[in-house]
Amino acid sequence: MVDVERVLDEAGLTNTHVREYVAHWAGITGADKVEVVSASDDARLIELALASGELLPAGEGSYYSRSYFKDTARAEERTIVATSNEADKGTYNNWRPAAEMKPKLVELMTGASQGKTMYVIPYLMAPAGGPLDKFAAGVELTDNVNVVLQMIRMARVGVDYINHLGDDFVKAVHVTGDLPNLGQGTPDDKRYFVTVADERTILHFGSSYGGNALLGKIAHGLRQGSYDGWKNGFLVEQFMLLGITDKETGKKWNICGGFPSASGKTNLAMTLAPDALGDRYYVEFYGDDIAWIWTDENGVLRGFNPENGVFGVAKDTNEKTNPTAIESIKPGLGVIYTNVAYNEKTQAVWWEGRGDKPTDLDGWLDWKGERIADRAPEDAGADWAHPNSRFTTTLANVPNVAADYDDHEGVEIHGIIFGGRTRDREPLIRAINDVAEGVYDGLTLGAEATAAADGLEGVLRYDPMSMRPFMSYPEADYGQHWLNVIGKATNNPIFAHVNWFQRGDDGRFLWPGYRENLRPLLWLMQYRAGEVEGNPTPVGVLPKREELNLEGLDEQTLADLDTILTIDTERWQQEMGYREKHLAQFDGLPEEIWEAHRRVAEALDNA
Ligand code: OXD
Ligand code: MN
Repeated sequence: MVDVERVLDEAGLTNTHVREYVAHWAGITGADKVEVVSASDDARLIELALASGELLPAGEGSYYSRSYFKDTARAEERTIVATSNEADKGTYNNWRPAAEMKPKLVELMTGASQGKTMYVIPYLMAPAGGPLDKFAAGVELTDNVNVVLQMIRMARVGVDYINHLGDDFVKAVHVTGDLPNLGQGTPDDKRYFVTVADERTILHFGSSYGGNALLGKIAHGLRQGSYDGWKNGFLVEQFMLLGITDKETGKKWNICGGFPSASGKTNLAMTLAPDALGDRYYVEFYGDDIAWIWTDENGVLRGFNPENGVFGVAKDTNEKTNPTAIESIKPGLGVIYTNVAYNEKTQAVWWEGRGDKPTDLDGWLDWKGERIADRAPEDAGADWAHPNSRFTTTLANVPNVAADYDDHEGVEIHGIIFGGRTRDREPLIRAINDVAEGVYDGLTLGAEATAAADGLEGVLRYDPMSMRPFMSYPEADYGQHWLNVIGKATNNPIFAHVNWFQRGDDGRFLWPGYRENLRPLLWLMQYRAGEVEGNPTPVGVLPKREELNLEGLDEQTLADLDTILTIDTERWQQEMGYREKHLAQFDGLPEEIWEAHRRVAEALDNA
């Protein structure tokens, strides 16, 4: 029997509520050892993980890990929000009664950490010291050292974050389970990833990967956070957050926004000004994945990134798509790579879209650890890295991280943008002045269904506010909560919808994207300030060509510009029909949202 009391005393963990919780779960999981960790344990735990083979060295001060091959992504179909109130059941939250789920998880976790160490990770999903701390604090228990190392990078970790908070902390229990024997993807699947939102308890069993296992990030930072935000007046969203400074005038604007997956969110979050505008504008990075947002007592909309790091998708990250990401994973920064390709002789890493594929196969292993040189001819074209392979690095490693990223006051939010990858219909940018129309736009956000998945060409896979997999309560209440929080803001935050992915008839992209995306965002801030007037359309205000800063853009882009600065009314009318069906799933959606929908539909019919 582990002497939990002694371990907690030695670690200076004085919060009696936390102590009880740790002792309770140490008993259930049956771990051989209990250890409390803080960020300062990183170097020691890295050594331990290297010695056990759970990490491999990836060059100077960088590390590599491989997850079990059936455990490489969030398992949405096994992810559940449970409460004691059936009224919490929504369209996307996979609601189950808490009374059904808790005993299941206790049973699965009983004795499941035998022979292992149970690490106690006190963490904060916020810059410390602000009023949201009590919603941001948690204690993850995990039996996996790699999860500890990832959490140290992704959250603020140490007992000082929770000792003073009494019972205001999220209980987050992670048990890896016997990965080769969990029946992943079969009718006998044993994995369960449950957030008991009204008890602020997270119980995840059966994975050691990403959002299934680093419970601060998604389970707490998004799912539990949004439930708490609903009850306590703030918003929690899967949003990036960046700042733009005009060095000439000294003005600074902060823009946050939601993008469904594969729509360029991380690249935008970490972008720099295009070369032609670099002398005048400076872009700062706040966050690539999550924003907590509220309206303060002065009516100013504010937000911060609750995370302490970036858990970025490696695929296609290179010097052109995301130079700041490449800088932030340089040698010596303590980066952990997961499921990329690895060279066991040189310790180099590589992924699809990183640059030239190594031609000398000597030492190269694919993400499963299989020798690439030994591949059968029919497998020769298979990816070297898993498409969801990642790099983990702390915010402080990002070269253009904002000076005030760690400030619990957050920053004023001037703009909220949505952008799903769409090949037609969606213009470069459309500004939306009205709050209900902005919220409506977020609720009807979607990205193209990839041909293989959902089929129909031109029909979006809707992903409201990019929160579909993280929604914790009913969508109708969610819409109302958005109206309430933003409706209180008096600092004139503006909404916009952006699309960097429109294509011409020959399939080419009509907009160069990447760093050039700063141009429409600058226009949006000018429009907000009344410095430009734009072209009103039924779906929002588009820039007039001459209002955009076009300096340094190439001939082809200039020639294509008129197409992405106009709307295709017929395609939009068709889209309105799809939207209606999508919104009709959400029982009790606020009338203001339906009014916004009807207003846009009518304006299109009269266009
Ligand atoms: C995600 C992530 O799964 O950010 O969305 O890891
Ligand atoms: Mn994400």
